Amino acid sequence: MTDLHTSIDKFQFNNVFMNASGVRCYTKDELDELAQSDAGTLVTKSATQTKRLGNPSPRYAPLELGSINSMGLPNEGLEYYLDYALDFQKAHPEKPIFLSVAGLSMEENLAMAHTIENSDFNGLVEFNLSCPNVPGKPQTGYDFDRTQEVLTNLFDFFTKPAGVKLPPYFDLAQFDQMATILNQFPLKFVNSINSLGNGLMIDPETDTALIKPKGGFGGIGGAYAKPIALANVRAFAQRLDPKIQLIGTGGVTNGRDAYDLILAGASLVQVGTLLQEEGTVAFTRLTRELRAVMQTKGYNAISDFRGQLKVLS
Ligand code: RRO
Repeated sequence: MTDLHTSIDKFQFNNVFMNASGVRCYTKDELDELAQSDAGTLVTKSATQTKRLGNPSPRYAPLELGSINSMGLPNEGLEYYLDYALDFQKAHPEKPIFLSVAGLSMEENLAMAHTIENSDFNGLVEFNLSCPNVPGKPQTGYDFDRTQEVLTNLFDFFTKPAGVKLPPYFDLAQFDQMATILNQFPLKFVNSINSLGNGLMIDPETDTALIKPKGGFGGIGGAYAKPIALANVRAFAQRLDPKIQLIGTGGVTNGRDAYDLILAGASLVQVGTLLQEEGTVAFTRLTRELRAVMQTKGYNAISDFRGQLKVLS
């Protein structure tokens, strides 16, 4: 039987698939549903210090090859997700989970990090440096000096296992610069990519933008994102200290898409748009399809092919 077991640092997971933060993980009921699915683990909706309602609706629309969203960081506040994670780790000590945080300022990120540091949370923390949808708040991940400053201040005191969620980059010089920054810190993982920021889609019937916030601009996910996600995972796998593992996110609609992200170097694979559209049953199909691809290729374990992308010489 093919084995989809994987690990990040000391944390073990019996399946490579999990949700992408923001998708079906706002409420305790949604998180419970993820926990009961075939996913190997789960991540909570990116939290701010206090509850936010987010942007006005419509703020998500499915597209032919993916989705557009400008949710605007709606969430129940850090305490809600931290409480959930603390209860969860008591009930499921064998299933480590991820807590995602996305402060709207460095101060807010540091304050939340202090709260988590001083708590009994024993899973992994994802610092989301790439929310594309809060009006007036540029993505930290596109400001290299700011990223360096945030991580310097964070790892001054933060000792729990952590990683960062990054936006997509499009130039090799950006991969070089960002990897040089990330390699200075004791990160356990880098999650690449968040949605392709600030796309625009138009309803042909009405000549109107599909979503309401920001004049219709929003993050693009789904199949549109696949080649960009593959390139970002591959580029970071080639540049990061091997102690920093990759989580691959973007463009997974079938088992082969996940296989490709793993070939590029991913140790875990997150599912966003597909999970939003199909629900947690998507994990059952993806698991079956990834196993089938591995069997065809003669692989028994994720480690047999992770990072083994071939290139033309
Ligand atoms: O809430 C959102 O609008 C959102 C976030 Br925080 C994010 O990181 N990525 C995204 O596509 N949407």
